[in-house]
Amino acid sequence: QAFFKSILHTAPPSPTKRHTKISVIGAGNVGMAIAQTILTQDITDELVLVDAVPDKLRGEMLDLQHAAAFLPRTKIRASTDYSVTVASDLCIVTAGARQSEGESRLNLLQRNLAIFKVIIPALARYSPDSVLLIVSNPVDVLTYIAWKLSGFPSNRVLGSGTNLDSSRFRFLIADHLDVNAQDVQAYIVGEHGDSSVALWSSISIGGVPLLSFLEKQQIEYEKDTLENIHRQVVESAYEVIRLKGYTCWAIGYSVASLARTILRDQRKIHPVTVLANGFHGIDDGGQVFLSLPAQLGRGGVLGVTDVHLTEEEAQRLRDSAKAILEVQAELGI
Ligand code: 6V0
Repeated sequence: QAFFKSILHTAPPSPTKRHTKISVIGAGNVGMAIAQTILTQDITDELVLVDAVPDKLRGEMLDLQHAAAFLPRTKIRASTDYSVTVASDLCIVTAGARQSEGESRLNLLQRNLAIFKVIIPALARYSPDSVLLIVSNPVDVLTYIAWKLSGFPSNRVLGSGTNLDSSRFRFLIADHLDVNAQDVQAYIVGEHGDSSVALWSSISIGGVPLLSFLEKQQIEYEKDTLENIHRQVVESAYEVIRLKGYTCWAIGYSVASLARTILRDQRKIHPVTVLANGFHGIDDGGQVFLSLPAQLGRGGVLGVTDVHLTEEEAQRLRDSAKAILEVQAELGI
């Protein structure tokens, strides 16, 4: 014991490193998958969980804390009281009502709006300099709502958007071509889910544009196969939900990758939900959030890349924007 004591006492103080803190709101399937991926990847010094159900929340906190011996050192706290989130660098919102059978999307959205009216002002009050990352669905409209309710500048409010759709897309392309998904550069933009837009013209594999890659590997170009891949991306969430009841692992990794880029100021480009006005002809009818490839870092959204879209792709993006604006008008927000 004396030996350890002496080491501790003579060890020089550790260099002052900025303490980092992430709060995850909603300790359900998605919130917990995000929390566990963040912990295993050593992204933050402190991780806070908030939920409305105290017993489940405490159970989840203890279960994670009991893994401390196998994880990078991270302080884990949990409370139903938002004061626990004070001075967070990043607040990730996954809380949401579950869709009841036969319930319309608009009705679900109204219930989530009521939940956000409690959560977002509290987060903004306790962490006025934080970045807000919205995951709850429908993510595009809820990111707009979070922006409005927080009063934050638009660069500090984003949604996980099509970061997940794009990773599903990269997996399916990689699987089809028998290459590594990390070598596939491919984006899906627009609305997260049904009306998302696949950017075929900008896909590359190891820096080689897709069409030349297919030619070089003597793989026949089949438009139908490629379109089928996009269809599978759109259907994949429904398929997983049908099979296991919810999705969690891929969204966990997807959001942890965003958290790493933001907190570690990686300046990587991710397709995420951002204020889309002024891009690709989206400029009238009101403010709208949609996914576009954006550079992220410590300040949140650092910029949006002016990715090339064909006229058809741009029109589909504008149609999504219009549909989202109609929902926002129906909500009266
Ligand atoms: P879940 O397992 O029902 O978890 C939701 C959690 O929110 C529960 O633990 C609730 O107790 C909690 N909650 C509800 N109301 C409040 C409140 N007022 N304050 C605090 N906590 C509250 O759902 P799951 O985790 O499966 O999904 C969460 C959300 O993520 C849903 O809206 C999904 O649709 C959405 N997803 C978004 C994805 C994306 O790509 N953007 C992907 C997957 C799921």
